[in-house]
Amino acid sequence: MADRSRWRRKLTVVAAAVLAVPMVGGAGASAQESDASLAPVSDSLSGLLGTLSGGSQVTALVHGTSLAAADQAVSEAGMTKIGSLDEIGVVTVTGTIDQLREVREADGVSYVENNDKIKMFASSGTVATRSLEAQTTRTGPTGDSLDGSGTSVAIIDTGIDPSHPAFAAKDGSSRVVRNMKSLCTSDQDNGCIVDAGPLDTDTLSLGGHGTHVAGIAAGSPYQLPDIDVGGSAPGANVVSLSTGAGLFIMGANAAMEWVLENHEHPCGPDVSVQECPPIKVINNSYGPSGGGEFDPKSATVKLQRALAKEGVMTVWANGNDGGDGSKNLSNPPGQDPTPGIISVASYFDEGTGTRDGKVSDFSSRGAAEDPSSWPDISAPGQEIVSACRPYLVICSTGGEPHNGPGALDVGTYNVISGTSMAAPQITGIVAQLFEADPTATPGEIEAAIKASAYKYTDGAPYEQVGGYTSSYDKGAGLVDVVGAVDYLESH
Ligand SMILES: [Ca+2]
Ligand SMILES: [Ca+2]
Repeated sequence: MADRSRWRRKLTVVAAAVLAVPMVGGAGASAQESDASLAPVSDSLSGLLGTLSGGSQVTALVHGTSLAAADQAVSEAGMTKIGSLDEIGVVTVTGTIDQLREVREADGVSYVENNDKIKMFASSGTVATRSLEAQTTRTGPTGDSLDGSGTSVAIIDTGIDPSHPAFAAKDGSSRVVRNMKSLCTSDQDNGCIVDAGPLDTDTLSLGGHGTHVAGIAAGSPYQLPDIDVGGSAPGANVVSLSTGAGLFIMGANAAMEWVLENHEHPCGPDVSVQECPPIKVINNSYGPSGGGEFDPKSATVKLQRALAKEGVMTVWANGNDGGDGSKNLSNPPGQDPTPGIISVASYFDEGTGTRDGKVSDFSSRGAAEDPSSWPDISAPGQEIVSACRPYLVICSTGGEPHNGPGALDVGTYNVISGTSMAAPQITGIVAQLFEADPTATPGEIEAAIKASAYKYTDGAPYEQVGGYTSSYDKGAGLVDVVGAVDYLESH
């Protein structure tokens, strides 16, 4: 049996430090503006002026030749001042379009900007992985978009809030088709998985972890007021398996065994696969702290090998123990060489969607001298925005709450970091790839992911390992979903 305190530690995620940076904003005067007597405006404000009536309210940044000049113009136009940047003579104001025109006529006003929305320094990771691009530009053999539909993803974790908007289908129903809970105790090692129905199972001491992870794999896309959210497979269904109150390996193994026995019909033999698709992939964002040697005799490894044989892939977080390649800190079962078992390192897209970012400091490294201990692939796991609830422990400590999509949805999304967040990117991507090639084997899906990886250069050098180049910190590179789809179509 795993030591309970060690088990708990690994499920702890690395806290996110979050900064806001402006990502949008007009620069320079509008080309459309021809009235030379008016102060120029930013491109985004020019767009608003073309669409809003004179009485519409706007919030704007008025640049003066001095602070006093800006103040005077604003005051004379009757606009309401809500703040100022004294050092550069800029005042922030609200008022009508007509009042704004009066301000622009004033002598002391040099430029006016719209109060643009900014994007926060976080991302859902689906731009860097090209999952979003595959969702919107690629289709499977049925002509349907590659959003993971036709697959259920199993999430073995702390549980899930099935009523969270991240799991709402287009018709409003929940895409969480099964919500199971492990009630294993020390004298019971199987048969302890029970149905929790529509209950929120994600309320334990680490509550929020499972909901966040599931949102990364399969969250619905929304444009929130300040950030875009959504998972890799927003068309997939979710089978949640909560490890229950005790975070023992036994509970997780019982969950894996349940998947082994029920993956073809997770809602029972009488429920159609359209309503409740087969499970093709399991996400595992947990493990013992400190990594360790691969144990082919463990129950976990026996179960995942049996699953691979039946066409179900197993995805592991590679761990949050950092390291420098001097020893093996990778999560043990993820080191299984069996095709179709993938261990995921964390990549940091720096909140921008870039593919030339960094391997996260916290991401566990394998031993440089032993390629069998290296992670398979990298996916975004640092400062990832996904589903949360403010009353869940992890979400209440998250760095950056976001509201929406509904007007009453407060703190529904938050930013958390860890390889726990990297693994479910791949889990959702596996669902996308099975939709692209429904006859692919787990080994073929893993090969496509590794062979098409984007070779970002941060960290350790890539070395030839088998048919790929790989590295002890980031594996074969950053997953590239469009590349993987192309690979499957050409092999
Ligand atoms: Ca689809
Ligand atoms: Ca592997």
